[in-house]
Parts: sequence; structure tokens; C-alpha cells
Amino acid sequence: MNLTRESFRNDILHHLKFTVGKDAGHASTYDWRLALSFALRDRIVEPWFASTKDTWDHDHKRVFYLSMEFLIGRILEDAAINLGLKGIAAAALMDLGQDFDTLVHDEPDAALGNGGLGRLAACYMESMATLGCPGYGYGIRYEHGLFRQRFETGQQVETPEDWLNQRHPWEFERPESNYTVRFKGHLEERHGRTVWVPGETVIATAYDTPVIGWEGRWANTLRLWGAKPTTLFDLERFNRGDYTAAAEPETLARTITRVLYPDDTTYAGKELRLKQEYFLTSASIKDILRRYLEAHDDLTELDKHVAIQMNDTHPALAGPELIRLLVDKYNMTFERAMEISQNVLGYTNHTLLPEALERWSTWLMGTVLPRHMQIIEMIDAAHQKANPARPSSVAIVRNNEVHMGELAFVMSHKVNGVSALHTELVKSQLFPELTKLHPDRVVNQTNGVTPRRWLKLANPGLAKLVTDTIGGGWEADLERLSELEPHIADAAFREAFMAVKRGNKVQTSNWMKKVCGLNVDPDAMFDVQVKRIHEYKRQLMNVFETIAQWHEIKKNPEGDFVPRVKIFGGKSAPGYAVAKEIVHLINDVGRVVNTDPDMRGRLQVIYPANYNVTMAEQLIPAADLSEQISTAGKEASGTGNMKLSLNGALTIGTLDGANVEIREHVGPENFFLFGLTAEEVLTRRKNVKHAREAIEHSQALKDVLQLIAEGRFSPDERDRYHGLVDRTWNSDYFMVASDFADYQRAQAEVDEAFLDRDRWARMAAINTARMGFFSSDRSIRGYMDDIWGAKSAL
Ligand code: GPW
Repeated sequence: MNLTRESFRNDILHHLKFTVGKDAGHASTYDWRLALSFALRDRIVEPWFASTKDTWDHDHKRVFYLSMEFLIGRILEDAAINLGLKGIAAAALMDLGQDFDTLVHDEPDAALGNGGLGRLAACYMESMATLGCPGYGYGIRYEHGLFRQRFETGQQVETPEDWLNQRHPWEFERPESNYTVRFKGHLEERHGRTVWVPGETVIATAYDTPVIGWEGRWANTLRLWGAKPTTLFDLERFNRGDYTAAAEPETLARTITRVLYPDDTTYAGKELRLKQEYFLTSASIKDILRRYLEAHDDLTELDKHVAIQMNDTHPALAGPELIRLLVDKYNMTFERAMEISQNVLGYTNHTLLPEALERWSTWLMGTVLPRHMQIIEMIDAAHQKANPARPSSVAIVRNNEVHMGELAFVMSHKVNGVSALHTELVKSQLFPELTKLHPDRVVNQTNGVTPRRWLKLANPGLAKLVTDTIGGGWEADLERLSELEPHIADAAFREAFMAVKRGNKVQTSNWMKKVCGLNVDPDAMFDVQVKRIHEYKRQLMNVFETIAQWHEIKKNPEGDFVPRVKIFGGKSAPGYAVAKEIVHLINDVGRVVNTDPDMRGRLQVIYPANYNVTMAEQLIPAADLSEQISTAGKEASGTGNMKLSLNGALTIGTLDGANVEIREHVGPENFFLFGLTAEEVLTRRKNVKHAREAIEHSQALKDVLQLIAEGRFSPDERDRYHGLVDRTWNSDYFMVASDFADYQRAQAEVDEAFLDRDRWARMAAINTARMGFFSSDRSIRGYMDDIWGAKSAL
């Protein structure tokens, strides 16, 4: 490569002039950012070609990761770090009178995902590249990613996100890679074969973004599909005077990739969503077969060379689509096509929540995808025939609905859960009958996060301390963090560790001042809950505890309290009224608490709008306490929990998802556990008065509910939260009341630990030192070995 500060400066200037079309005297921050991005991109292209060639030459097994979401965030700094060029880039820019950080912050945050599921896909892409696993991500190039969130009088207001209004320098348009995707129409029998005559068509066209791994040794491709109309204009229909119909092909193309559905762990059942799912799946499967046939004569050995992973059931039409192509296009028998498809496909389940499990009415499926509906019936019948003991209650098609979970399960050779606990619940609660029939199918792959973005990039101070203490190399071998452990006995190391944390908190205080206008004391405890707003994640319980704390200080203004900053971040789905009410309440409580002179900095509520990957990078390194307080049995894994603990935050949490494994790794003495277990939740729910009884037992909670009901946080509309309070007393499905007292008990222990600065330092450092297991590199190795049968090319 042989790159110097001087030559890189010339690269930037070259792109500024010839790619961006500006000269240095007239270039804006945006222009400089583009020029820098193109200069960096150039450095990715060579390893990218080399990786492609290597895969081709050695006929490596390829992995295709199909996902409706890739929550990538900003790319520039991540690329610079993985290429090892951050220092050179910053120096070269300095010579040009530009500031690296300013350009980094100019980049829009690519939000092609809702939350954990989409961010996991992004971490996995980065880890596949780091490990040299020949992989391709397939997704949708949404014109508008997840909406932007604003608060108006404390309520969430959504505005469209428009990342593509600017030039996107990381992608390469591939107009030559395109496929026609068909919808609707009818079936005809011709010469004993079924022929699908479509009613609507759209062209899927490829946009490739290279994904560079750590140290630039391997690069993979993220291929996002855009839509183009098959005919610009239907002249025949236009001439008939049917002007609306004449524009139909264009309308379909414009709507299909227009916007990401903003529902996290809830399925909406909309026709357009089904079309999006098929659009992604069909284009990707066709592309996979095209690639394969470039190097092989026929499809009989597809399963030896190809693994396809379905990120939840959203791309679960991959099964029927693959069978359809093998049978209808490549003349394979249905039985053989089914067998090959099962060998190729894997399915990751990310939730047990019934409202998230996709089901499509047979009517809608039959209308939008008539041939697939037929094939799904054939799959169902074949599975029933091969498994006569299968009860009808787990048929793929039942009660006039296609159950995508069962479809994905039946069509895959492996189904995986995303944490140890979740995997057991997938077996015992979600698919007990299918697991009985296929006892080896369900396996665990506990989620992970990429240490390059979530430690090296987000927390340069801690990354430097780690390198200074144990040397480099931990970035691609995170288990090496355990070498920190002996140093924790050393007071100077603990001081250094806490100095890094304090530096991050000072920097984040300044940031909060800027975005929220509040002065925050960096020595207060930063208590962080950042994630989508959802009842099961129980932000409500955190707000109740905040109110209880406020009430305590009000009752005893001269008392001793450990100063806390309650930091919230997260979006509610636009149509999720109960979650929006929680957003409103957090802001209402924040207004009262933050303006109360009695608090004197001992309690503050900060809720910056529009939480996204970039904000996560800001907040996580500054956190002291990580709130992972979901109702046990509801959070499949969590990944924010891993990022926070890795960055030296202590967790207060339930025995849910990956919390269980985090606690095992960091040690129970370094984790604040509380709450009912998943089993206890099920038992307790049988008592219809569970909430009422718990509230009667907790004076604090009773007071909290009374204060809310009185309108103390909504003086302009005193009955605003009557419904919320009423539901807490009388239904409380997510057990906020039943867990509240124990949550308070654990919070008191947190306070006590925080008062002992040195004890806290030990606990925090131990968290970092023992989180090596939670690297997404470990997860991807697990997928490669247990599911994909893929080998590293490095
Ligand atoms: F419902 N998850 C998510 F399972 O972020 F599809 N969005 C989703 O739509 C779903 C799951 C789905 C999350 C889980 O809630 C979280 O516990 C998990 O850590 C994450 O997926 C990655 O596995």
C-alpha cells in the first residue's frame, strides 16, 4: 500500500477536484467529507477485489445473510480504523486545514434498521469480513430509513429520514445486476406444468457497499436492492384514458423500497411489507443461483457451496422461492428441491413475542404470490407426510394463515436462538412439537457485538488504556481482555480506568448541554437505558423508580443521596400508543424533576431525541449503570447490554436474554440482579391480582402511582395518565408492579456500591475484562462451524 500523509493528502485533493468537482478554496465540509470518503474507499477496493478473486479461485463456500434491516450507522470512521488509516487521514486533513472529527460528524447515520436485529446484522457483516468468511449481506436500499424523532411538548413526533438526499459515497451502483420480481396475477397449467403469469412486475437493481474487516485483510459485499419500474409508462393503458393505471409500474417501483417499516418486534400485516419481503428474497435468491451457476454446471451440489441465513422470518419466503426456481426453472423434482433448500437454509429466531410472529392470511399470500402459496401447501403436506405424528396445531398453514415461523423452521437444517436462555425457550415454548420431531435442529448462537466499533471507535480512551496495558491485538481477539484482570489489583490501573470513564462523562456532559441545554455533573452516576421503547423493556419501571427517588428527596431535602443522571434514549413505533405514552411520561417527569430546586443536581432526567447508532457511540462509553430490566422471558438476547458492560458499565438487570450469560461471565458479585425469573413470571401471572397485591405491599410504588394519578407531572392535563395508572393496578402484563420492590432494593445496592469509588472501579474494570466472549467474532465462528459449514479464507 505504501501510503503516506503526503500521498493521502493528494488522494483527497484528487477526489475533491475530479470526483466532487470542487477546488479547495470553495469546498464545504460536505465536499471535504466526500473527498475523504472516496480516498478511503479507494483503499478498500483492492482488498475487496482480492477477496472476491480468492473466493472464486478456491471455490470457498459462501454465506448469504438475508435481512430486511442493516443498521449500519456512520461508515467513514469505521472504515478508516479498520484500514489503519485514521491517523494518516487526520494528519493529511490537518495539512489541508480540515478537521477529521468535523468530517466524521457530517456523515448521516445510515438507519436502515429499527434496533437490535438490524444492528446485529451490521455487526455480523463486520465480523465476517474480519474473519475472512466469504459472505454477502442482502438487504433493501430504503430511500428513507427509520424516521427521525423529535419531541413536541414532550410527545414523540416523527419526521422522514432522508439519508439519500446526499451523495452516498460508499456504494457502487450495479445496473447490470438486476432481476425482475413478479407479484399477483394467476396460474395456468401448460403441458402438465404450472406457469405463473404475473400481474405486476418490478426490477430489483443492485447497489454494493464493500465491508472491510479489521486491518483490511478481507472485504465482503453488502448488496442492497433498489427498485426500478419495468416499464416507465404503459402507453396502451394511457391511450385508453386510464392514466392512473398507466403509471402503475412506476408507482409500485417507487413505493416498494420507499421506507423501512418502523415496527420493532411487532408485525403489521401490511401487503406492502409482504411485497418488500418477497422483493428482497426473490432478487437475492436469483442472484445467489446466478453466482453459483457461473462456476458450476448444475444445481445438484448447491448445498456444498452455499449457505443462506434468514435473519428472523422476514426473508422466510427464501424456502418457497428457492424451491420454485429449482422446480419451475431448473426442472428439479419437488422432493430433491426441498432437500437441497433445507440443507442450504438456516433460520435465526429473535423473539418469542406473539405479536412479532409473522402470519399472512392465505388470501393475501395467494393473491400476492399465488405460486408460492401453492408451494407452501406442498411443503406443509410433505412435512406432514414425513412426520405423521405432527399435530395439526403446528401445521404451516392453519386457520387460513401461513405461519412464517413454522415455515422457516421446516425449511431450515438449523434454527438458532440468540442467547442460551432464549434458545431453551424456543425449544420449550415456541416450537415444542417441531423440536420433538427434529431434536437436533434448534441450536444456540449467543449474539455478540463488534469490538472495533463498540470499543475501538466509540471509546478511544479505553481502547488506548487496554492497548497500553496488554498490548495490541485484542481488537480481533477479544478474549485477550482477560489479561487486564491481574492489573485490576493495581491501584494505578484502576485510577487510569476511572479517569477514562470520567473523561468520557465530561465529554458527554458537554454534548448533553449542547443538545438538551442542561448542565450535568460528570461526577453523578450516569444511569443509562437506551433501546427501543417497548412495554416489555420496562422503561416504565425505570420512570417509576425515578419518581420514587424524586419523592424521597422531596420528603427529605437535606438527606444524603447519591447523585444520579437518568439517561433515556429510544424511539417508539409511530402506531404504538402505549409506548408513546411512556415517552410522554419520561419527558413530563423530566420537566418536573429538572426544574425542581430541591433536587440540587441529585437527580436529573435526560432524554435526547432521536437515539441512533451515533448517539449510542456517544452515550455508551460514558455510562456507569446499564439498565437491562426487561420482564424475564421477553428479551431474546439484547446487545446493548453487551456494549455497555464491555465499556465498563455495571448492569442492573433481570435474568433475561443474554443478561444471564453476562452475569455468569462477569461474576454475580459484579452484577446487580433483581426480579422474577421467566418461570416465576408465568406462575405469578396466573394470580389475576398480581399487580394489585404488589402495589399494596409497596408504599413507594403506591405513592408513585398516586403522584402520577394526581397529575403532578402533567399539571396542564391532570388526568393524562389515568389510563396508565389504571392499567398498572389492574392488568400490568409485564409485571412492573411485581418486580418494583426488588428493583428498588437492587438500586439501593447500586447506590451503596457507587459511594465506594474504589469498589466501583474494580467492578467496572472487571466487567470490561470479562466481556471477551461477547465479541461478534465469536458468534460468527459459531455460525460458521455449527450452521454454515464455512471456513475462513484467511
Ligand atoms: F421480532 N429484535 C429486534 F424478532 O430488534 F423480529 N427487532 C425485531 O423485529 C425482532 C427482534 C423480531 C431483537 C430482539 O428483541 C433482541 O432481544 C435481540 O438482541 C436482537 O433482536 C438481536 O438478536
